[in-house]
Amino acid sequence: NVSGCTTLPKLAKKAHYKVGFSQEVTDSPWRVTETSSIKDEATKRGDQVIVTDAQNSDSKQVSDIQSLIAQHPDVLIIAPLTEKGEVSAIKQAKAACIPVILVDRDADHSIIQPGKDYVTFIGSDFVQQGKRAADWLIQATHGKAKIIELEGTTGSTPANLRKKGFNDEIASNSGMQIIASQDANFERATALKTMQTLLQSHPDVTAVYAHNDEMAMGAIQALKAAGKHPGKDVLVCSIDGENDALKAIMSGEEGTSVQSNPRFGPISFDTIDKYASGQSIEPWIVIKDNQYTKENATQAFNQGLGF
Ligand code: GYE
Repeated sequence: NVSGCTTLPKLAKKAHYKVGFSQEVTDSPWRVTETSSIKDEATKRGDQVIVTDAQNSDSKQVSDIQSLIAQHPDVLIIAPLTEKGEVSAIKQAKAACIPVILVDRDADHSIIQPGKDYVTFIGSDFVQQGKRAADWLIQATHGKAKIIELEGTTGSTPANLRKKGFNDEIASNSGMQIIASQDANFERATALKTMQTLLQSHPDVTAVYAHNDEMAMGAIQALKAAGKHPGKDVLVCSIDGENDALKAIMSGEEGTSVQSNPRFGPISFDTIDKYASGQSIEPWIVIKDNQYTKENATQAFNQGLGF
């Protein structure tokens, strides 16, 4: 379309689509599972998918999206690194009349909106995830804890909202105190180093809340190296439901992991089909998540719900 789009681009119904998928980073089992889920679903449907990996960089993700736009896909699926970082590229896709579906992380609604600039956001209720982790911790500690919070990537939807959900929930419990809060970029190795440093100034810690499992695994490693006993003197909770966390729950080192399902393939392609057939799409398609504790971790692991 040479004139360009100023309203939400439509999608013509086709037997097979050419889809671009812009992944923000491939640094964990979560990300690997998400990318395979999208690739596998495309293969199943005989659709073509072109995948890019922005390697944790907003500027690379913007240029990845621009190069996908230049290849004229029917539709773009984007997992944006941060809420503001990819907004310019999402607008460029709209101008090029390519509909965009955001998965797993959203964009800043004060700048662009679902239903107007992009079709929809498909993802978990991050506030709820944070709240569920907090509720578990309040119960397990009888409302008394000195918490270290390891935050996800600054400026990303899950980091913003998992913090909010957790903090709002513990706010009414005066015994629940966050003694330190730091960005460890959703990465295990970063969390290990960050936790080692934090433990020196906060040896009195009794709980860790990590915004994802990878960071919880790094924290557990640091706690053990410092002579602590995760699961006993320091309780650990996090979010995702990856296999390493399920195993840590089984061994008692972690208390709970709230699931954040990375398998976006089927729902993304179903949404593409619906959109192409003219059905109205909700602005937020909410993924329903489980929660794992010692009661159900083994079963979940055996059923292959982890990754
Ligand atoms: O929890 C984390 C990943 O955006 C929901 O990002 C996703 C989060 C997920 O790096 O492990």
